[in-house]
Amino acid sequence: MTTQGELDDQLEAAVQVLKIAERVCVLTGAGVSAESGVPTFRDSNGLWEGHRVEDVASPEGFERNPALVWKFYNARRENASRVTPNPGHYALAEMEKRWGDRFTLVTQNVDGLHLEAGSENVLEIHGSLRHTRCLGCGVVTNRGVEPLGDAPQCPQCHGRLRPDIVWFGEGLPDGIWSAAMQAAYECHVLLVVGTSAVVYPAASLIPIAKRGAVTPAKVIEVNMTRTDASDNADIGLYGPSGVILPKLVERLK
Ligand code: BJW
Ligand code: ZN
Repeated sequence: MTTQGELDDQLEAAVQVLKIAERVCVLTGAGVSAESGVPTFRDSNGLWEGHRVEDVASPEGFERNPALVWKFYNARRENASRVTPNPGHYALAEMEKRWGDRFTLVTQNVDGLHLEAGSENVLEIHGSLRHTRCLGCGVVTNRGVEPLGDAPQCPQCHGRLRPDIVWFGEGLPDGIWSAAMQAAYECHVLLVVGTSAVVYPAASLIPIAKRGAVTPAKVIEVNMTRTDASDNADIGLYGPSGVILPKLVERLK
């Protein structure tokens, strides 16, 4: 349990390192969207309707039962049509204005809420819930959050469509992942928000930032609890990101 006094001290320490940082990188995970009503992965034991996330979010799971996988994604798309960004998303969009193109937001989330909140320099390293990819012709299309049924087909070639999301065992999109690694390597502060930091390679951005191009980055963790990232964090802000991040932005003014 963090006391109010400890949180104030950590917030002050975070403001001090941010004020002198030339480049800032942020890594977000499901926790940043929890207060918007998007369920996290591991807080519910990684289960969805009794299925392991790995069974519905993997190429093997899709081969085995594409209709089940589409049911999972249609439910998530339906949820995405109802949720809106929370004060944590808006605070990060506000922070970007201070650093401009020296601020990069790397997100593992596929819900699109950072973009909706106004963040611009966003790298969606695990893809997007709104995008489909055709297994026939490879075309990626933004289909918004409209329901797509349990066997959607490509309008061009009638091939099978899959969500354009990075599943377990799949590589991350090359250009986007290189840009994320570069942003982490070059930053002076890495803000790690709402992630359990157990999924790789995303979690490797933390040691990459610590190795640093010029000096080791200061790592600030924002989470409800300590995580696998905590031992590498210089500053820990423990509490809901929708409360902590606006406080941080307020103190940076
Ligand atoms: C709050 C809060 C509030 C709550 N405020 N905080 C090296 C070592 C070990 C394993 C591997 C490795 N390299 C690769 C692997 C395998 C695998 C992996 O990492 N597995 C681990 C689980 C062990 N990685 C991969 O397969 C990756 N591909 C890859 O590496 O390719 C190369 C390769 C190929 C073949 C073989 C080997 C290598 C791809 C990973 C893709 C991950 N995709 C998913 C699913 C997408 C499906 C979808 O979204 O529909 O992405 S997994 C799932 O986890 C999702 C998330 O983006 C990701 C991260 O989860 P996140 O965001 O951290 O959420 P939670 O739920 O874990 O945590 C929430 C946190 O929020 C908690 O800490 C809460 O406390 C906190 N919180 N409320 C602040 N209000
Ligand atoms: Zn096609």
